[in-house]
Amino acid sequence: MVAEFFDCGGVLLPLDRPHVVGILNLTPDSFFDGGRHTDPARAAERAWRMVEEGASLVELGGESTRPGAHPVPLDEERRRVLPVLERIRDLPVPLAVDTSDPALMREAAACGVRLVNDVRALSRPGALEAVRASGLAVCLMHMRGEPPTMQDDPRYADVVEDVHGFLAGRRDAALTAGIGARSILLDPGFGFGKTLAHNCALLRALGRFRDLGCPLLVGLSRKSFVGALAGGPRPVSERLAGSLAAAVLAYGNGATFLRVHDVAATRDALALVHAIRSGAAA
Ligand code: PT1
Repeated sequence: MVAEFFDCGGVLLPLDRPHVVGILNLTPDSFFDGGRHTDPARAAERAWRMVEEGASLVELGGESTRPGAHPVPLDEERRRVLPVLERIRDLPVPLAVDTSDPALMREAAACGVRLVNDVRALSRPGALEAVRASGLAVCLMHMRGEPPTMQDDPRYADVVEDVHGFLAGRRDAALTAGIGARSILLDPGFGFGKTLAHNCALLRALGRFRDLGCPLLVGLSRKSFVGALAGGPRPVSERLAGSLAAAVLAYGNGATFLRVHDVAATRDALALVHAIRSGAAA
């Protein structure tokens, strides 16, 4: 059973409706909006805009982890993230930071961040303890390999069962470390060491992850497999319709948190589905 609320570092988010997580990339090289928000003042403006557009959370990231991306030195990641954090401490929705670095997790928590999104599922030494000691919530994601090479012929015996087993193990590691069961999100990691067929299998089988007892977060927004399926290979700028369809499908299959670039459009698409499914619109 999934709890009624997600405890996002002290802010309770109801789980009976979808939540949009707005992505704020502070990298010069992100696949969609790289370089657009490297100026802290403009990044802060974008964060406020995403709240107006209906984001339940705003996530900052200083390291690109798309396929082929190379790691960023910690100092550079800190230089990108911390000045923006200082400016948006008073944002009326919880802040998340996308990082695998335990030192940055602690610094971000001290600046008011409530959730750590870690594509490496708190595997770095000290990461579990940094999250526990700071009272942060966490999103644990599955990745096969590391970004520079993860798309080089990824193989699984059974992708759904492999990812399920991995997430169960990382959830247990988080619980053992003392992180609260109601503060953990799980994410199959679309596009992280996965072929088109793997991504499709996971999206179809999201219901399989229900028994893990944690809400699901998914990141599908403008990824290449969306472009490949929605009308043929499409450039990133032409993947909005496919991304909305993918978000709606993922929500229908059990995801609660949708990590997206296009906050207003995704909110509207999900609001329609939620209104009809819940009977709220009579
Ligand atoms: C994600 C995610 C993330 N995605 C979480 N964090 C990215 N929790 C960064 C492509 O194939 O899904 N969940 N942080 C961005 N990663 C990618 C991966 C971007 C693949 C693009 C692709 O185009």
